[in-house]
Order: sequence, then structure tokens, then C-alpha cells
Amino acid sequence: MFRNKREFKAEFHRRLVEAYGCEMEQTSPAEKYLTLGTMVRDYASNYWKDTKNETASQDLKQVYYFSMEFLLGRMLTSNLKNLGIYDIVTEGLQELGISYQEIADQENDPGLGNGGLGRLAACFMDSAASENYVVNGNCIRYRAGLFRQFINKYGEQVEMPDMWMRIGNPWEIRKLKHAVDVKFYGQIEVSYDENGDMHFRHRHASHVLAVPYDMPMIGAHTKTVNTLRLWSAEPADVAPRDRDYRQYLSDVEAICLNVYPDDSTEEGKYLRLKQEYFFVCAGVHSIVETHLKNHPSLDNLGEKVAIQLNDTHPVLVIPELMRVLMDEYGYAWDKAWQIVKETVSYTNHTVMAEALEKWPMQYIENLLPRIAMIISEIDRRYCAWAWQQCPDDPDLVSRTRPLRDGTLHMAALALIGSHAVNGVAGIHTEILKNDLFRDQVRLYPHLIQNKTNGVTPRRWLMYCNPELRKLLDDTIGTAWEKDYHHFEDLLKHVDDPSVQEAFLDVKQVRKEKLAAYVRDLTGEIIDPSSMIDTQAKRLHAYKRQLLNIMQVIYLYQRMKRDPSFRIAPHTYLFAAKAASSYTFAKSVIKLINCVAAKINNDPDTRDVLKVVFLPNYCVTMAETLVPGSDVSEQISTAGKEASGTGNMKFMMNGAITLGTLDGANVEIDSLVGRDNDVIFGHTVEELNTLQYHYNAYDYYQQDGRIHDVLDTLINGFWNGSADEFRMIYDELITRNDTYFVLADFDAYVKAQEEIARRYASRNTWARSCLVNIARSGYFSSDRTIEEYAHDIWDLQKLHF
Ligand code: CBF
Repeated sequence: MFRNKREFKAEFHRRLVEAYGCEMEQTSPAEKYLTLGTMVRDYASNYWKDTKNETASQDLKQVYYFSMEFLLGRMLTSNLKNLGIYDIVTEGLQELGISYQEIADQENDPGLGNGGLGRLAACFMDSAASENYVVNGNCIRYRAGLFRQFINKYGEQVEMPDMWMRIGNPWEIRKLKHAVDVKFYGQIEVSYDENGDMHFRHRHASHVLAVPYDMPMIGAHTKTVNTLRLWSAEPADVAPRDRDYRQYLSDVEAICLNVYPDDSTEEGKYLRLKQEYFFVCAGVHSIVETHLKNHPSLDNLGEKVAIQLNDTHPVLVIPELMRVLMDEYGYAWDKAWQIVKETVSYTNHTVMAEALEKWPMQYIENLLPRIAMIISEIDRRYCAWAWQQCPDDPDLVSRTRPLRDGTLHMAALALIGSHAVNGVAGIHTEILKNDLFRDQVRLYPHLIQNKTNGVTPRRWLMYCNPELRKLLDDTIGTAWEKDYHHFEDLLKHVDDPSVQEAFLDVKQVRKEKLAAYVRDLTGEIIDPSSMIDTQAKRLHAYKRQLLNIMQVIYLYQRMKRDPSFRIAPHTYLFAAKAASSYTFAKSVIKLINCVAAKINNDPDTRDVLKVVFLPNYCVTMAETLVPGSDVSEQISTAGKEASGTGNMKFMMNGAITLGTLDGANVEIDSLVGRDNDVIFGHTVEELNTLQYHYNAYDYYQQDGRIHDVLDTLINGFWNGSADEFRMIYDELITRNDTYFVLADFDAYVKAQEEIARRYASRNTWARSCLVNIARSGYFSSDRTIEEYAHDIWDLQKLHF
């Protein structure tokens, strides 16, 4: 492997010519990207091999993180920097007359996820490798991501296929030798041996071949390279039984086609269940295979392997591991159950009822007949046990059992089959304990614990904001880069006017970069000296982008009505994808775009008020958006956002949180104090009471601002159609405002006024931003991973 610039240049040149059979100058930027990516992957391969060998020879426990999503973002820069070869490569390319940035821009964000849970998984992979923990990812190799979002001339979201691997994926290695046979449908034939023991044979199944593609997960300042294993479905070498051959091919094809297929139809639901079992079955098989290479039996699986279920999507690990232990390795039920519980733990990421997965048992019986039998037996045994624990409250059993009314409750199964369950922020975990899972807490008082989320400071500060990194290095040295505790060293400097000025300079540079990005993406010109206020996250009613745009409408109306009222220049940025079948969310996107079109073209206000919706929000966009923002909008209805991780990224880059007491905002608030964030709105406790007597219509009637804003939704003000936004109006008024937007409107307007007031005082503002950065070390995913390793996985570090 190359050791210096000269060797890099020679190897890069040689590989390009060999791969494409033409002069280097004739190769395209995409070909250069693929060649460079492959070189970097190969560079890491020796470390990758050493990590596997050392894990085996040190007989180390390893973790398998099962997640339907890994929202990685581009890998090239992160891998080069983590490996410490970024300078050699970028300078070498420059000497060859090649622009590194042009090559880096060829890489598409891997379409392996959708939102926070997937991005968390990606941060964990970076932190685990960087902290020398062997944590492997297990996921699906989706050929298409969620979708690419365009905004049409009417301001509407349009979904386009996200064929992220069209040019190829240099990071992956196909491992056909580890392919796994996955069986769906068919029947289970039961037989008895001479001892009376039962045996189960899966007959007439439809076979699918799960082929793994491995991606290296490269740590920073270390030789640890972990594996993200992505499973791809291929037709098996077994004749499809009783099925149309072409139908079989297209059924197999559909499994890995895209993330979150539309599950509003029965067919869609089956497909999603298939996806879940597909990567679970393949993943469990490969864990067992790896374990048995180094151990005589599966008796000590729980000692050497931890399986983390990232939300309920992979919960079928529990019955699948039971199946393998019993049917393939002859374990009796009790011993198999003990191994499963020792091995598995589960993270809950939501309290939203619609996001808690439930499957009709009939689907499982049909698609996964043996798994259905095992789930029924888990349920039966659980009921008998739980009833004995609480004979005074037999209803508790029916409330907590996994099978209720012919439906499988995935979270209930996860709770029964795991030795540890965690929430992802303090307030979220309290809600799990006291509300969602309070019945289970009676039965297992110590099961649920908190693990507040984190984000990797490498991608989310050092690499995406080199200007801020330099300021920190110059001010406090570089210890913070390797140890998140040292972020706090900055606290000694927050009152230093020269550091404050330097911070404001850095922010200005980043805002100018953001303004250029916005111009290139949308054609909109934003003022980099205006206050940039950003809400970037999935579009969902509980996240309340609606509250944000309503406040903008209010400001606009007030300025139009009263020419003596003017605000300091504000830019409101929105970035959000709405699920393709989520009509309300799509309507909010359209509203934001229609408001933007009107306001941005109004000569009375456009110098001070600008609204821009940035299409196709993704990790790469966030890497420019986050460092360039002044205000971080975290305004979900209290109790609904499990944690949030965007809030942490903005904080780490010196943006001030404007938020409710929800998710990790609560911890941000207690770390920075009320002088350094702006908190507003009803608390969870207040909403728990308000819900019984809330009347949104009263707010509409009694608050003229709300009245005037909402009337624009039904009088055709924004695009001439009176019905266009009626759905939003109806949600607020007719359906009594499920997410308390109107209840928090007044407090939100005041919070906006407060943040504008603080922003005007530049040095005090800079001080607050510095306090936020200093306190953000706690939100490093290095800290989160340490906690999982210690409290849940009982995991030791790898020593080279
Ligand atoms: O825990 C990671 C994130 O997960 C979600 O995005 C999710 O998918 N359920 C939550 O909505 C976030 O609050 C949370 O930060």
C-alpha cells in the first residue's frame, strides 16, 4: 500500500489505466472516484483482516448491531481522514492536476436509511471503531434509497428513485462464500424420534439466497476496522415450488429494492415483513457460523456475542435464534431461551403509537410458519410466568403479552426476549418506564435503562467544519479531538472577547458557504449576515414544521400591516422529506414553498424576511447546513420526540437551540442553562393535563394572530386555491390540533422574539454559542458507545 504522496500518485495512475484501459486524463470523475474509493478500501483491508484475526485470537466479545437503516453519508472524506491519509491523497491529486472535491462530489449518499435511527447507527459505527470496540452492522443492501426529493413549480414534493449505486459502490466486497439460504412460506412437518423429541422440517418453502456485501467501518486514530454487512436477495439454486417462475424472480428482486416499501397494502406489508426476516435470518446465521469457527458450541454465545436490536424492525432475531438453537443445534427450550436472553438487547426509539410495529399473526403463520410456532410458544410460556408473578392483576398479562387479538406486538416480544432495554434520552426513558412500558416494569423492575444518543464529532464537527476545528485547536489544543471530555476546556475561554470574535468570524465563513450552497441548489440568494434559523429533519406533524411556518406568516402579516414594525434580517431554512404516502406532511411542504414564493417576492419584506425550502435533505446537505446555521429549531410537541440528534449536531457547531422540553433538548438545556438556549412551550406534564380540556378552536377565536394566520389557509391567499391547505386547517380546528400547535403558538412567538433580541448582542451571542460547543462533548457518540459497551454489552476493547 502507498506510504507517501509519490507512491500514491504512481498507484492511482496505474490503477486507473489498468481499470479503464485509457490515459488517466481520459477517465471520468466517476471513474476516478471509484478507483480512489477502491484504493482506500484496499488500504484499510490489512487493518480489517487484523481486526478479525485479533478478535478471534483475543477471544473478544463482539456486537452485532441489527438495524434496518444505516444512514452513512459519503464515506470518502471520512475514511481518508480516519485513516490519516487525507493530506497525502489530496495533495497527490492536486499534483496530478485533479480536483479532490470534484472526485468527492461523485459519491452519492448511500441510500441505506431514512432518518434519525439510521443516522444514529452510522454514528455508532464510527465511534465503536474509533474506540476499538468490535461492533458489526447488519442491514439490507437496498438498491434504491428512500427517494430523491424534488420540488415542482407548484411547491410540491415529487419523489424520484434514488439509484445511489448507479455508478458502483467501491466500498463493498461481495462475499458469496458466506451466502445464506432463507426460507419463506411452506409448511412445517413435525415428527418424533425414539425419545419422543419433536423435530421440525420446513417443506415446500420458497428459497431466497442472501448474499452478503461487506463494507469496512474505519475508525479514527486506530487500526480497528469493523464490518457493515449488507444482505442482498438473489434467486436461490432451488426450483421454485408451485409458483410461477417469473413471479418468483420478481418477488426476490423486490426484497432489496428499497427502504420502507409502501406498506399501506397487504402486499406491501408482506414485503416489509419479508425484508425484516430476510436480514434477521441471514444475520443470525452468519453470527452462528462465525462463533462456531472459534468455539466448540453455542453454549457461550451470550458471553461472546451481543445482538443489539435497533428498534423493533429486527425483533424476529428472538424467535429466529430460538429456531436455530433448537431445530439446528438440538437445544432444549429453556437452555435456548437463556442463551437468547443473554445475547439480545433492544433499543426503543419512539413512543408514537403508529410507529410501534404490529403484525397480524396470520401473515407470520403464512410467511414464516416455524417462526409463528415459536412466537406462540413464547407467548404461552410468558403468560404462564407473568400470571404467577402478579396473580392479583390478571389483566396485566393480557396487556403485556406479545400476542393480542391475533396481532404480534413487536415491542412486547422485544421486552420479553432481551436482557436490557433502553430509551434514547432521559425524558424518553422516563416515559417508557412510567407510561408505555409501565406494566412491564412491574414484572422486570431493572430492565429499562437510559442511553442518551450521541453524534460522532468527527463527521459532525472536525470534518464538516474545519474552520471551527481550527479555532478549537488554536484555543484549547487538540485533546478534545480524541477525548470528548476535553470539549469542556473551552469553558475557560468563553468570556475572552478575542475567542468570541474568532468564533463569529468562523460562523460568518460558514454562513457564506451555506449561502453559496443554497444559491447553487435553489437559485435563491440568502443574506449571510442575516440570522439563519434552520429546521432540518423528517417532516412529521409532531415535529411541528407547521408551528415554524405559522410564526413566519405571522411576522409577514404584521410587517405588512404595520410599516413601522420591522425585524432584523432573518432567513428561515427548512429541509425535510415527507413519507410518500403522508398527505398532511406533503401539504405542509407545499405550504412552506407557497409562503416562501410569496414572501421572498414581496418588496416590502424581502430584505428582512426570507424563507427557503432546501430539497432532498440528506447527510451531505446537513454537513453544510449545520455549520452555517445560527438557530437550531427543535420544536416538537413535548413527549413526542424520543431524543433527536440534529439538536446535538447544531449545538456542537455553535447554534443556539430554540426548543421545547422534549427529547435530548432537556439534557441540552440542563447542560448549557437557560442563558444559552431558548426554551418554550408546554411541558409533558402540562400536556398530560391539557389533553383533557384542550379546545383548539378557543385559541383560534381568542388570539387574533392565530386567527389571521389560519384564515390564509382557507382563503386562497397563498396560491389562489381556498381548498389547497384546508387539510391543515382542519387538522388544527376540526380535529382539535393533535400536536398542540396552537397551544404553543404564543410562547413560540415570544421565544422567537427572545432569540432575535439575544442575536442582536453579538458578543453575548458568541459566548452562548461557545458554551454550547463546550458542553456538547457529552453528546459525542463516543460517550454513548462507552455506555452501551459498559452497561449493556459488557464489551472489552480490542488491543492491537
Ligand atoms: O434514536 C434516534 C432517533 O430515532 C428516531 O428518529 C426514530 O426513528 N424513531 C426518533 O424519532 C428520534 O427522536 C431519535 O433521535
